[in-house]
Amino acid sequence: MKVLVLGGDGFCGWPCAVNLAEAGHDVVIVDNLSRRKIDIDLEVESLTPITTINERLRAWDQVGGKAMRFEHLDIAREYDRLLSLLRSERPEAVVHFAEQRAAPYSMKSSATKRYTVDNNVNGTHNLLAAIVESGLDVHIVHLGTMGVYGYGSHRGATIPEGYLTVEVPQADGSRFTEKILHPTDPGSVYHMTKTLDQLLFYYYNKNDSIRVTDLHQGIVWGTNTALTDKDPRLTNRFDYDGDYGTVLNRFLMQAAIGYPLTVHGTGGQTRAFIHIRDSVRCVQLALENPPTSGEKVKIFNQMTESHQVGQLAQKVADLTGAEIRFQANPRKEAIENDLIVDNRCFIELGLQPTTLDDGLLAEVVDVARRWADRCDRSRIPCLSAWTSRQAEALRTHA
Ligand code: NAD
Ligand code: USQ
Repeated sequence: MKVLVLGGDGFCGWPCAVNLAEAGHDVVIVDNLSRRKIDIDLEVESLTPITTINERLRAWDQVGGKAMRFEHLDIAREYDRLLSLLRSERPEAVVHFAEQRAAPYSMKSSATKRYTVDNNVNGTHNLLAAIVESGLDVHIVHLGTMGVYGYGSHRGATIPEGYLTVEVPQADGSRFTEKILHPTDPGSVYHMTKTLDQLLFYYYNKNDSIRVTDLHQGIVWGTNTALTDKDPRLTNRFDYDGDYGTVLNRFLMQAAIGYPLTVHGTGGQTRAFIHIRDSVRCVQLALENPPTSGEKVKIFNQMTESHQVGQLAQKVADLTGAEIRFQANPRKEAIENDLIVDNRCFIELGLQPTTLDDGLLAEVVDVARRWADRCDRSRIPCLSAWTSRQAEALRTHA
């Protein structure tokens, strides 16, 4: 199948693109390389040394992978080029990773808030409008987030895969039931853009019958897959800094370099996780099981396990002997929350989850140890505060 991978140079997108090529699909990577430019602006680099996109593609060719092409294109700003690309390539599917994905980066300043909204909402809308204008029947597989459901008010209820069945009381005392999009409760400007994406998909699916699978993904951990491990030039990125590093990979890297694990607040926050190998597999499963014509947006919870942040830190500490340091929380978020998630769709499609207990934690510590000398310790603290109140708390506890 011909597939455009938007954002295919990024952390989730690159291993996904090589996996789809390996599975025999005809892959075109589309990326504006903005993530690499943000690294330059923030004066930080991936812990693992990554090669340029063209070097990656050459290496992929040399290890015998099915050739992929690269299109340097900004989907949020170059609508006409995006439309021409769709018309010339005529893809059967588009996998959409191309968004600004860090919550702390999105909360740094009004400039980064505005950039995140402009980039993410315009990018998704341009894609939908271009598909309609092209007249093609393209299946969109979008990487959304578990964060659209919010963390805090579920009161022990299981989070369904996108839709909630509700009972609506009528004036005459009768009730009817309805399946609605699960209410959203974003915790950052970034997460808010994902809730807006959901509405865009809902509308274009209803109005234009665009086929969409929206993957509500949890926090991705790990670094490489068997394919990106094939050659050092294929290595995936590893973000560890206070803006882009995500919690579990940060803890593993911190343990590897002897930096106390940075638990925000009490560590009572519960989040959903998935290993990069499973993330890649899920995208392939979603692509190969598309919605039928006229079917409403398919929503899958792309996660394999939930953990409390403090317990995760303890697990990493038990494994490595690392020290844990509780920090003032830069985020405005619930101190503690429950998180019970229905993820049946992928399990029924055959996903066999890779769990934290599969020995992979140690593997990631090894990756981090190997590149420890590339780490700039001054970039580890999370300094992006959600409001002036959190900024004040960070100053007082510094
Ligand atoms: P990333 O920043 O590493 O990759 C995103 C890629 O998209 C980058 O290569 C970037 O250059 C590109 N991009 C951004 N805006 C673009 C634009 N306007 N035009 C073209 N290219 C553009 O992020 P990631 O971790 O790979 O995340 C990919 C997707 O998965 C995101 O949408 C993110 O919200 C979602 N997601 C990620 C995680 C995670 O833990 N990393 C978890 C859940 C969901
Ligand atoms: N946290 C710490 N210490 C740290 C870093 C984070 O305690 O050093 C805490 C945060 O306060 C938060 C939790 O860990 O409570 C998760 O933070 P994170 O940065 O790992 O994850 P998040 O900001 O939610 O974003 C990441 C990805 C995003 C994706 C999301 C999936 O960057 O693209 O959408 O995970 S989810 O969390 O399921 O919504």
